[in-house]
Amino acid sequence: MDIVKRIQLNCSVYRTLATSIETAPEKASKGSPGECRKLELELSIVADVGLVGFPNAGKSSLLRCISNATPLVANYPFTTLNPHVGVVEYEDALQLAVADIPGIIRGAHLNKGLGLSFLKHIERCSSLVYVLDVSVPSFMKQLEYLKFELNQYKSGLANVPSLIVANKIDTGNGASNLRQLCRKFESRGEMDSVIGISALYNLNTNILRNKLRDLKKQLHRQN
Ligand SMILES: Nc1nc2c(ncn2[C@@H]2O[C@H](COP(=O)(O)OP(=O)(O)OP(=O)(O)O)[C@@H](O)[C@H]2O)c(=O)[nH]1
Ligand SMILES: [Mg+2]
Repeated sequence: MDIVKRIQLNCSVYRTLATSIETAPEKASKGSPGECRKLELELSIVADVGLVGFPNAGKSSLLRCISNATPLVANYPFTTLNPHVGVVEYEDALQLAVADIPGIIRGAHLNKGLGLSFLKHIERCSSLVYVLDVSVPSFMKQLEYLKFELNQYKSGLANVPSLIVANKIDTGNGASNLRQLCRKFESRGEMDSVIGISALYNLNTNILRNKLRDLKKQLHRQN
């Protein structure tokens, strides 16, 4: 009989336990059943910056431009289904963690397009970059729609420090749509937070990198 079987047999028969004299008894009592607990663990991204936008706006393309991450880019909505975090590095060794969050659609706060599972990642970002697509007719409304979804999900979520990126300025109406957008933000005194870029051609992405750095410093001062 091997040792494991012998101990099991003894467990059910004897109640003798170790004492200060008999430190290694050959017999043992049967133990009570161990505790069992079912845990459900949820992964939430924690990042300095979250990229928030409609599907296809160019969030993953942007993350590829400014960081070491290589998320998949494709010309169809919901290419990204899980957040990717990339690290943006600066010459003085400052690092920023930027999360590419899957696309949010209207009704996301009601779980449309798996919205709830995507919105939960936004909660764990210290600041946000709203990525708007200026190549589509709805460009003027996108920011309003995105902020609405965030605030419906959690009141005040859209109020964290943020920047607005107008992506795809290289496209047909891109430049004129950007001008329209800028005029709108100028009239609100928010012009400083808008940056027109092309993630495809890496245009103005360095300006964005510098703005992200300023945002990080601003957050640092506040905390
Ligand atoms: N012309 C142009 N196309 C772009 C630009 N940025 C991204 N695209 C294209 O837009 C499409 C979608 O880009 P993605 O980066 O995958 O968009 P996404 O926001 O990550 O999309 P989801 O993951 O579906 O939410 C791809 O075909 C990109 O090549 C840009 O600045 N200009
Ligand atoms: Mg993507």
